Amino acid sequence: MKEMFLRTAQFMGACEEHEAVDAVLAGVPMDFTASFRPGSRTAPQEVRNVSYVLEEYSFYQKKSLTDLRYYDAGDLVLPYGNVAESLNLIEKAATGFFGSGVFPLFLGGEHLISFPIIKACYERYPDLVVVHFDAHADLRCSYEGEGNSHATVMYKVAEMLGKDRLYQFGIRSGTSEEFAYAEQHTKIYPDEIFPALEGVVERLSGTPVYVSLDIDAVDPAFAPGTGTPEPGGCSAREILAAVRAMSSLNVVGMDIVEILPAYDEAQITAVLGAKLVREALLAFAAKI
Ligand SMILES: [Mn+2]
Repeated sequence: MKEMFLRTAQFMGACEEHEAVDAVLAGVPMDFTASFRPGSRTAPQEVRNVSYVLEEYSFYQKKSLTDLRYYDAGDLVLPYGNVAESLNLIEKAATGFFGSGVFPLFLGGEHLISFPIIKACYERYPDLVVVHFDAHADLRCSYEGEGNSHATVMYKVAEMLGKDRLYQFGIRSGTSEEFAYAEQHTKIYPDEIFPALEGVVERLSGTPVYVSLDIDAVDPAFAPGTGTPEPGGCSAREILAAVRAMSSLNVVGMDIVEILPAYDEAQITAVLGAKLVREALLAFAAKI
């Protein structure tokens, strides 16, 4: 497993041990199907680099990363441009993490990485539910003739999991066909996170949950560094609250995707990404 990754800079508070840890942070530097602006492959390193501006302690949760045993695995080594083989490697790495009982947090990269991860997670947890934050429905069955795309990822997830196992929040962009598909196959809460999320959290108590967070769920004012910005989203404060709102759930894995450092004025989006990583590790992995 270790040999599949390249380690350079590490996220703040990571421990050197990779055995018997509570959580693992794994970069997945794939951006090969990005439709508008590519470049999210550099996000995992950027998020690590800026993490040091933050405190390891979360005053919201009264917990610190220093009390959590988590390992920063580095970035998965991928064959650039080879989508099919990259998806195989991502699934293999994810299967290893889910099989070892550790809480994995994956840092994209583009959103298509979520499919092989969720596939591995679903094999481990057959009653899995996915909670998806995004500006975009990502429910196209193909995009420009291609079935494997960051625009099709949640269609693939919904088809794999079956009806009403995908909960979608913050969605404010999609085709009429995507919204019609969502009406039939997913639990969609267009343009909204709260208060809908609170009701869903009550309903999902005890169920294994995977969280997929596309940073463009957040308004471009708070997260400008992303590939397909969509005005009208939530604030940084609201997405951080969303992570904490799920802390009572059995969240078994998570990804944060679509951060694009090349367009990230003043590293605003990367710092938000780092703060989300901290809050997610403490909310979902910390048994402290
Ligand atoms: Mn999106």
